[in-house]
Amino acid sequence: MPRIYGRATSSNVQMVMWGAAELGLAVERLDYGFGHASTKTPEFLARNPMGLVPVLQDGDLTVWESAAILRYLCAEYGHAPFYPASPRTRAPLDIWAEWIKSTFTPALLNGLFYPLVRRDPASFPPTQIQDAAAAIAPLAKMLDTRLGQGPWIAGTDFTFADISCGHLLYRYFGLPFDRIDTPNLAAYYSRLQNRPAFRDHVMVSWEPLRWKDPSL
Ligand SMILES: N[C@@H](CCC(=O)N[C@@H](CS)C(=O)NCC(=O)O)C(=O)O
Repeated sequence: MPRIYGRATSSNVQMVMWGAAELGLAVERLDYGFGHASTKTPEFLARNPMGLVPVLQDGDLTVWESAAILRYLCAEYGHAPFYPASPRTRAPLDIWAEWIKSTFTPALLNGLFYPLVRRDPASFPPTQIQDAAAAIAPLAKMLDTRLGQGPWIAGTDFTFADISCGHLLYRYFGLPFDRIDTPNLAAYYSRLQNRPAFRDHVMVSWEPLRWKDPSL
């Protein structure tokens, strides 16, 4: 059985676990990373020299980088339309999978999740949240426009691009900041919450990650 090394609170782990579940693939997950087993041991670093989660072990194959893991699972165990075989069908979905990783994720995690949850709020400028909300607004609007009535990023078919993009919406809609009105994105998030695998693997409390004042 494929094995994922990584804590359930990691959004990158959530993405690959949710993807595996949507593929109907049984995966064993071991708690590694923040608050759990160390990712800095020689054994772990031999699997992933970055010392980060998730890492996939599937037989003698080791894969790190969550987007690479998701694509491997789709290619090895998936099928169309979830993972389109045609490059011409898949490329437009890859655009959104790459864009979310390279553009939306840093805006969300660095701009909002870290200052609101993971780091000392006093270590950020007072306008941090306001500025980050303004920076992510046009990105949320882009996704809203792409989705239209959906129901999914590809249109009628639920695909790997929904895993790539959708898992971040638990943080996007759950964090306390002023979001612009994006009715399509909000409806999409409601649809995602109706999926049992999304609830099981993505809607995981981030409270264990919350910054604690070491002087208290
Ligand atoms: N680009 C990498 C990023 C991996 C990453 O930043 N993982 C975080 C959790 S989301 C991590 O390992 N943090 C350290 C820890 O949990 O100990 C990926 O997509 O897999």
